[in-house]
Amino acid sequence: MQISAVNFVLGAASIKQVPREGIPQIAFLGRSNAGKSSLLNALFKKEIVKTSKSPGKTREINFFLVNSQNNSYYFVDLPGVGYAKVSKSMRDEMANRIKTYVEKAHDLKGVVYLLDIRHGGHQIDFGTINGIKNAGVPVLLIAGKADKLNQSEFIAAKKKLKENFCLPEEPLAVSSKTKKGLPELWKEIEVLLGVPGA
Ligand SMILES: Nc1nc2c(ncn2[C@@H]2O[C@H](COP(=O)(O)OP(=O)(O)O)[C@@H](O)[C@H]2O)c(=O)[nH]1
Ligand SMILES: [Mg+2]
Repeated sequence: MQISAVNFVLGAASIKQVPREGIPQIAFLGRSNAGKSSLLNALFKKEIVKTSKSPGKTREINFFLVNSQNNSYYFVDLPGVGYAKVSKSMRDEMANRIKTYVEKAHDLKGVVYLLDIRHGGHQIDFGTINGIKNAGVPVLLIAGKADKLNQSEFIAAKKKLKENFCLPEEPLAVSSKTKKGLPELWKEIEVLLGVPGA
């Protein structure tokens, strides 16, 4: 995809504010601090999404309008799941907001679910992914922060994720820092979005 512009459009605090103009949407989800916002910036080649050293910051559903030559798409930064340091009621509210969004957003073409490659997957990851699949939305599981591991750890971690998540093949590993895997991720995103020629 040749991006001509990326703009932040809105932070939806309630499901009523989610755009409904028929523009295809792709959402990014994962545990708090997995690196979702950094990944979006790396994909856009633009520091437009706020990243944070302190997890649990994104509470709204943030919509970025991406314009390519002939089409527009929404890239959606969802709040992180399962952040331990906020109250349980806040966590439940976030989980509900994500669930409602996934179930109700008719233009949602897929969810990119980002894991930290160093963690084999938590209970919350398995539960959230199943919930999205049950809503009929495709999930692309990817392993981020690949730069944090050496070669042998990297090989072992990908194998473990394949087993833990019962994947047909090892997940794509990416790094926002080194840009590893980003061209391959773009291809997968284009397929999910139904980009012409993808
Ligand atoms: N080494 C490394 N650090 C990363 C990478 N992606 C994100 N981070 C760091 O992880 C922390 C959380 O990133 P952020 O994008 O805000 O995570 P989010 O909560 O999922 O949106 C920040 O300190 C980032 O600099 C990566 O690919 N490699
Ligand atoms: Mg974030």
